Amino acid sequence: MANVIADRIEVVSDDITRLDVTMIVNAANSSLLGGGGVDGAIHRAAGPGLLEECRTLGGCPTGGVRMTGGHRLKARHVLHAVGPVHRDGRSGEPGLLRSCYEEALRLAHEHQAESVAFPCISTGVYGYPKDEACRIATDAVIAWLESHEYPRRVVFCCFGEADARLYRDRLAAIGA
Ligand code: AR6
Repeated sequence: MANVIADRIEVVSDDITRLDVTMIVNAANSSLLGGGGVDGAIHRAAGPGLLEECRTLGGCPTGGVRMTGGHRLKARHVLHAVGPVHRDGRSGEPGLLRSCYEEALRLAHEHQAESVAFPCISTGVYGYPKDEACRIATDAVIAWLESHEYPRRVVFCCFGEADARLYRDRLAAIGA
């Protein structure tokens, strides 16, 4: 991977609600009405206005992404991505997970976002194997950055050092 792309990618181990970035991505469900995990954390940190805004959206299909304001978050926008539940890996999951990353990046590009932070979509309650999800996430982000100016910077916001190591090792393995 060219250094110029590697310079636009960062891996952190943190709570995504604390990040000072233009947009954060939420690992939502198709109702967009909140839940546990990172979704619950984002709604708690953003305050009730986020749920009110989500109610107006009418849900979102798996693989899709919808944008809202950031409300009380530092981030200006939340990109609500609906990842797939991992069944057997042969039910379209890879394409649906990749679509979450691409659709979020597309919206970030459209809005000329400086920075976007992603959690490890689908790897909690939805059971996606972490290493496969990491491969899909990094491939999608690198391909995007190679051909687009925005977002200028992507943060993989891992929840714990073990996940962060997975991302750092993967990026190192592909030359970042
Ligand atoms: N910051 C960053 N990452 C986090 C945080 C946080 N504050 N909290 C958890 N994670 P999950 P899913 C990580 O289960 O698998 C919800 O109920 C977590 O360690 O939040 O896509 C939704 O409403 C894991 O790596 O999302 C859906 O119903 C990653 O976030 C369902 O869960 C994703 O775990 C979506 O399941």
